[in-house]
Amino acid sequence: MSRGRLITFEGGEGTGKSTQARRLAVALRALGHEVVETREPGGSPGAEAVRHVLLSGGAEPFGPAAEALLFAAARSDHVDTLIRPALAQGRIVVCDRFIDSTRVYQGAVGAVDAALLNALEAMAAGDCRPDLTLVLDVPPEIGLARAATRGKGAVADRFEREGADYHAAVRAAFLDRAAADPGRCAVVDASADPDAVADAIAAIVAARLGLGADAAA
Ligand code: Z5A
Repeated sequence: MSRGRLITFEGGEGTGKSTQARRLAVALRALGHEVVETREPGGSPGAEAVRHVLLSGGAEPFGPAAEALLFAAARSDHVDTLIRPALAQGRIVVCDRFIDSTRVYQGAVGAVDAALLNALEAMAAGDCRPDLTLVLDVPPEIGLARAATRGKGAVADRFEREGADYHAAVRAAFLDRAAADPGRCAVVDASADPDAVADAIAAIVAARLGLGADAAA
């Protein structure tokens, strides 16, 4: 059986990753593809337990390197129990955040040593590489305003509590990663309305991976 495809969504807070990952999965299913939707941190029972520790801020006092270890532990379980089996069955996996988030939040912004991140990525993801990474880009003030409208009354998580400089650095680091790997990554202007962003993403997925209407017919 041929290997499926791994499509990841990356970007800062409130850029619309969850919204667009969902919409892409629905669109691909409508074309007849088998799609698995998932997210990081989390996506498997073991990884979802680690997600709670990370987003509550429980690991923050131990520093960015310790957080990187926990993100990697969660990813290892997620890849082994969900992503790799789905790809082996020929499915399309749509994942909300993956390896680039670690490189941005723990690496570029958290200043965790690249050698440690290389080793953790090799352990957790191995040869499980995204076929396409959609980097959703909006100015941080727009993303944070959007995030604030979702789940009114909810307590901000460990990353949402960071300041404006932090979120600007996150945005710049995602754009740097996309520029360094243009064959895998595509930057999407996500400041437009959700329908326009979904159309742009569908066109990229069709052009880069051949997963448009013609391919599924
Ligand atoms: N993290 C890490 O440090 N290292 C790692 O290795 C990994 C993750 C994997 C996960 O938080 C945190 O973990 C993340 C990085 C860190 N923290 N940050 N920041 P999360 O999963 O809870 O949060 P998130 O990934 O940032 O997702 P989000 O805040 O929910 O944003 P989103 O998925 O990009 O956006 P959304 O939920 O689709 O949309 C947000 C709101 O905007 C919602 O009300 C939508 O209806 C609205 N929306 C969406 N699109 C639009 C458009 N186009 N126009 C207007 N409004 C829109």
